[in-house]
Amino acid sequence: MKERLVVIPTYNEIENIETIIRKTFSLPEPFDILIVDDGSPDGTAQRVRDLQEEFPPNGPSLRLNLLERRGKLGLGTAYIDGFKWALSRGYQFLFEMDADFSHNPEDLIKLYHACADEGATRADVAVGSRYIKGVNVVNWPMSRVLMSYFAGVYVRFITGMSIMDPTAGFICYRAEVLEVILHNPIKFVGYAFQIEMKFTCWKYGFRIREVPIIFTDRTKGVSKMSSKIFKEAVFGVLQMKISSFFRHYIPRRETPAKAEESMKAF
Ligand SMILES: Nc1nc2c(ncn2[C@@H]2O[C@H](COP(=O)(O)OP(=O)(O)O)[C@@H](O)[C@H]2O)c(=O)[nH]1
Ligand SMILES: [Mg+2]
Repeated sequence: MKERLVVIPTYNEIENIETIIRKTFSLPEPFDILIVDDGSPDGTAQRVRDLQEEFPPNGPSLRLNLLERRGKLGLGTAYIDGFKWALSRGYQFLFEMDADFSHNPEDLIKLYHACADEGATRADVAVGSRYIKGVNVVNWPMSRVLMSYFAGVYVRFITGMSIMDPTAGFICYRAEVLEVILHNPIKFVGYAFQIEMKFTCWKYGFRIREVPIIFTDRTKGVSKMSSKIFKEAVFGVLQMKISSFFRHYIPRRETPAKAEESMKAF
């Protein structure tokens, strides 16, 4: 059954790719993987193709899939392409996860259960959050921790959405959420992409639940974060808020205000 799919975008992750795939496939619960590679010059995609012999994409489970794009087109569109790929194949739970072990694959299980287990607290979107139980960031320079934390303060102030870690990129979405929010184009590419996805879910009234995780800076390979991505986030949030006044969101669950109450309850 095609139930859970982890989308992992990669650009020059040759030092991490094999270990992140093996770690994910060794979890006690089954997750399929889709790598979305943007023509990494270091041969990341070739390593994935080699591993597909061990984990065939058409196997009964632990399927390793590869989507190759022609050049560095950005994290946001890599996820969008990955999600569209997954929805057309019937996956029910779609995950965002980085390739560099900043996100611990073991936490995929917590994120999944937050969205899958029946009950009043079931979420539509589960966000692996660094800031709901103190500050759980390991090995980032203080400047980057502060920037990330205050990005959250800024986003909450501008948007009115009470999420503590709006730039988080370790997420589980129920498929029906993505069916709705990908109906209109998502504009942004970097951190602003992460904010825009959560904002759109919130505007539609989907239940967002933050699940505590520990984020650890990569020990291998290099970050692709740039000042362009930072600027996009600062101005993008304002632009996103303003354009939301002119857009009509037909609530899919409940009003945003109510969704926020349920979010606070966690
Ligand atoms: N496909 C694709 N993946 C990307 C791109 N930029 C970054 N990534 C991947 O996105 C994830 C997060 O990027 P990273 O550089 O670690 O950002 P940071 O954690 O914010 O420093 C990693 O798996 C990267 O390889 C891109 O343009 N295209
Ligand atoms: Mg990283």
